[in-house]
Amino acid sequence: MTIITTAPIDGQKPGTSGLRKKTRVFMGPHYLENFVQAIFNGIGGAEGKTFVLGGDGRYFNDRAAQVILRMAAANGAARVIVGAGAILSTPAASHLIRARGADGGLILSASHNPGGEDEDFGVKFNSANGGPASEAVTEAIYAQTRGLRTYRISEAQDVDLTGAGERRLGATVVEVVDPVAAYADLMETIFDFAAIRAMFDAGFALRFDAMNAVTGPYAREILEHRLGAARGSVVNAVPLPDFGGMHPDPNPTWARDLVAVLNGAGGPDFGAASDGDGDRNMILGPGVYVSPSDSLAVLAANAHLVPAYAGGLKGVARSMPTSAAVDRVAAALGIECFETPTGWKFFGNLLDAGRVTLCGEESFGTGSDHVREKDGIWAVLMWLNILAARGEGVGAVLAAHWARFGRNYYSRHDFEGLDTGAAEAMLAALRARLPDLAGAEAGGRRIRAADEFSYADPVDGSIASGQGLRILFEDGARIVLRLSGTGTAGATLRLYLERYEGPGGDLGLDPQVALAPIIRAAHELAGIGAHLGRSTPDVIS
Ligand code: G16
Repeated sequence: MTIITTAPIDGQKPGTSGLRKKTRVFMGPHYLENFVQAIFNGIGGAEGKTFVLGGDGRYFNDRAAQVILRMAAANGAARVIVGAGAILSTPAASHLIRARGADGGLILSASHNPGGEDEDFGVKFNSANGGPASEAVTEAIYAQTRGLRTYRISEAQDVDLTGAGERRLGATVVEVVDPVAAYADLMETIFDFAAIRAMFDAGFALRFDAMNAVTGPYAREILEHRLGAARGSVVNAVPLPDFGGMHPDPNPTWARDLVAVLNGAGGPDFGAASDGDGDRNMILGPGVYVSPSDSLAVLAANAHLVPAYAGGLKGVARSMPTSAAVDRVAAALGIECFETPTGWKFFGNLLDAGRVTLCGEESFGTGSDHVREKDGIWAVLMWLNILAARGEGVGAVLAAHWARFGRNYYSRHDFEGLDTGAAEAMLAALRARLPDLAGAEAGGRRIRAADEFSYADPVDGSIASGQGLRILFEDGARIVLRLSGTGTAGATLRLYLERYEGPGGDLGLDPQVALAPIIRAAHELAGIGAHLGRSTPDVIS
């Protein structure tokens, strides 16, 4: 074991989900090592502890895993459970942490960000509950990065991670496991596999686009092998270091090939895509795109059809920018509905305390209390189980949902690669005006309230402030603005737009048309064009 002298490196502050930087930054001298040592220090040391380790297979995943193993050994970890090939999807890692009673896990991923030597890399730490480190733990890790003077690393050959089995690195046991098996077994305990299999046997056709990222092996095993979907239903199924040049973000922009297949003649009955590390999902039917906010609401309204949730839901939670569609379902079911800041870490306490069963975010994330992360394949299986139980297609289920609950027209506009100063100045100017906006008119509507969202955790009372600017209209329409916490270059403005149409109203509009007055109001109120020099978003979802 060697103690290496180092110095604090600026900017190792984790964002919405772990530390994400350009891959070359992570490959720079001491960069990864400093952050990993800060994690171990920030959680009170690694001595005698058990960790889970894996990643989404992106460039540098394999090298980083070897460094982390040598550092875990040098810091006295008792055991590290690693996915073979250093591969684990984020939900599979969350499950392993929980199932094996580990003290935490390190997941190597920049999620939906592109991979490659010139793209993005990331490291996130999940705690013993399987979920992303809390704000307090994240702060402790960040504080460590700012005072770090040394790190510990063993000098050793690479550990063979090619197949399952136990190896040793000094006194540390390195247990290599099949990345898929335990997760696939968990899915079998949640869903009615027989009903889904019968649907496939009857000719139901699915296309799952793994986007050359981590879910390929999981989707093949579960959908094709265990459930009998036709061979070849899972496409782009081999995880590649650069994701084959794809941007593994399951939205209509980056998964446009899949959308085209579903919109074309003779396409499959169901389409889905996942992201780099397997926690996001997008759901499609023939000619139908299910917005993530609607997906959460539909899943909540139909969860009783799925064996694991047949007894009902304890409650539901959504991030603040997510549409209020699920709120209406919660009201109908008579269960609690929580509104949290963006970031899955904010659901952890509610899930651990048994206050909620389902959670979701507009950013293509849905999940339940089976793990402590959002879970792309779980969401796909939820939909398949519900379709099998109802004997209906995606379009029919969505139409029935809107006919009962009304429709929350919703869209997110992303403006990427912005000058950070200009984006912050724009939000600062709007923030200053918020107190005066109540009662004003915009886009033909009256503003009821305008504020900056802050959240008091109902379980531990911790406060998260500065979580997005909200402009709330009297008729329930809403504009939200915040800066992304997951980018690695410049700033990304996220503009969230919503309005509600009751069950008797016009439910079949294009959301961009339905939201046009709200979009105009948002541009006027925030002065987007004047501040940013542009008014067309890069990504619309
Ligand atoms: C992460 C978080 C999510 C969050 C999303 C978007 O997702 O886990 O909770 O909603 O980022 O965050 P932002 O709007 O700050 O970019 P992932 O899939 O990137 O881990």
